[in-house]
Amino acid sequence: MATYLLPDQDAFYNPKPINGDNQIQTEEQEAYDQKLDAMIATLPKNKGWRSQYIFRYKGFWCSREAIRGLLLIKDHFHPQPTDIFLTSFMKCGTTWLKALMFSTVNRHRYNFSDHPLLRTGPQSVFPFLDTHIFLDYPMTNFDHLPAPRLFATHHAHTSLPTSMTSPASTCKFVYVCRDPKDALVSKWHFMRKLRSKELPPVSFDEAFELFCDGVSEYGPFWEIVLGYWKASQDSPEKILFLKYEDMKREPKVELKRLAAFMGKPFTEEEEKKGVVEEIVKLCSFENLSNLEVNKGGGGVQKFTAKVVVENREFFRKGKVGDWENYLTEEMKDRIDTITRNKLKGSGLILGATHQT
Ligand code: PAP
Repeated sequence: MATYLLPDQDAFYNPKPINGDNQIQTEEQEAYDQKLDAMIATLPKNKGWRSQYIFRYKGFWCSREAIRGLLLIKDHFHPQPTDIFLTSFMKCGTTWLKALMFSTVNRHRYNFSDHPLLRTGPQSVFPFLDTHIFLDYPMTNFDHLPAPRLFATHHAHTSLPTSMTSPASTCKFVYVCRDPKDALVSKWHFMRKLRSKELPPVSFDEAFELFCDGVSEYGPFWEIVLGYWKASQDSPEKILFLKYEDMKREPKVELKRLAAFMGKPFTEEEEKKGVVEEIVKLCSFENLSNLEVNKGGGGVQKFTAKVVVENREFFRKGKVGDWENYLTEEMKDRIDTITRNKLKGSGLILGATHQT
C-alpha cells in the first residue's frame, strides 16, 4: 500500500520506492506489459523530450509510462462521487494548485505552523494518478484517502474514462492553464534535467519546433487546453478553469473561487481570521521553494524506477513572462499566431483575464 498517501501526518515521511525497485514482476504484470508494448508498437512515434520516443495515443503524445498509467486508470480506477481531479498541461501550475487544494480541503486538520506541506512538499501529499496508480500492481489502493480524494493528472479530458467525465459522474475537475510560451520554457528546463544522459540533449530551438508542432509529452498544448475549456463551458459546476496568471495577480480571489468550487467555501469568520491569507502564504512560491525539503534536503519524487525527480526541480522562477528571456520576437509571434488560430471562436483568451 502506498503509505505516504495516508492522511495521517507521520505517514508522509516514508514513501515507498515504486515500480520496479520493490516489486516482484509477476507473470500477470509481464503479460500486461507485453500486450501494452505490442499495442504501443503500432502507434505513431516521435521524439520525446525526456525519453527517446513519445507515442500518439488517442490524439495526444504520451510516454510509454503515461499510456500505461492511462490504461490502468481505465481498467482499475474506480472514481468516487466526491473525487476532485487537478488537471493541467505540464508546467502550468500543478505544484502550486496541489498545495492550495490540499491545504484548503484539509484546513481543519492541520496547523499552519506545523503543516505536512512544510515537511514533505506538495508532491508527496497529492497523488499524481498517471504514475502513482502503479505503485502497486495492478493498482494502488486509494480507498483509505479521506473524501474528497484529490488526484492530479496531465491527461486530456477526452482521454479519461467516462466513469470520471460523463454527465452522470459527479467528480469535479480543476484545470489550470498558463501562457504556452511560459509553459514551453518551463517544460524545456524540467525535461532536460530528467533526460537520460545517454541520449543527446534537446536544444531549446528544437524543443520550440516540437512544441509548435504539438509534439511534447501530453501535447498538443492547445488541444488539451481547449478540451478542458469546452468542458468547463458546458459544465461549469463540474470543471473550474483557472489561469496561472490570474492566480499570480489575485491569489486570494482565485483561492476563494477554488474553495467554493470544491465545496469548502471560506466562512466570514475564517476570512476575518485571515485563513485565506495564511493559505496563500503557505503555498506561495517564496515559501515552498525555500523549504529544506524542496531545496536539496533530500526530497524526491520517484515516479518510476528510472524517473526520480528532486523536489527542487518543481520550483524554478515561478514568474509570469520568463519566456521573454528565451524567445525571439519571431518565435513569440509564431506561438501567438498558433494560439490565436487554434482558439479562434472558443471564447478563451490565454494570459491574465484582466490586464492593467
Ligand atoms: P509539473 O507539470 O511537473 O507538475 P508544475 O508544477 O505544473 O509542474 O509547473 C512548475 C512551474 O510552476 C515552474 O514554473 P517556472 O519553470 O516558470 O518557474 C515552477 O517554478 C512554478 N511553481 C511551482 N510552485 C509554485 C508556486 N507555489 N507558485 C507559483 N509558481 C510555482
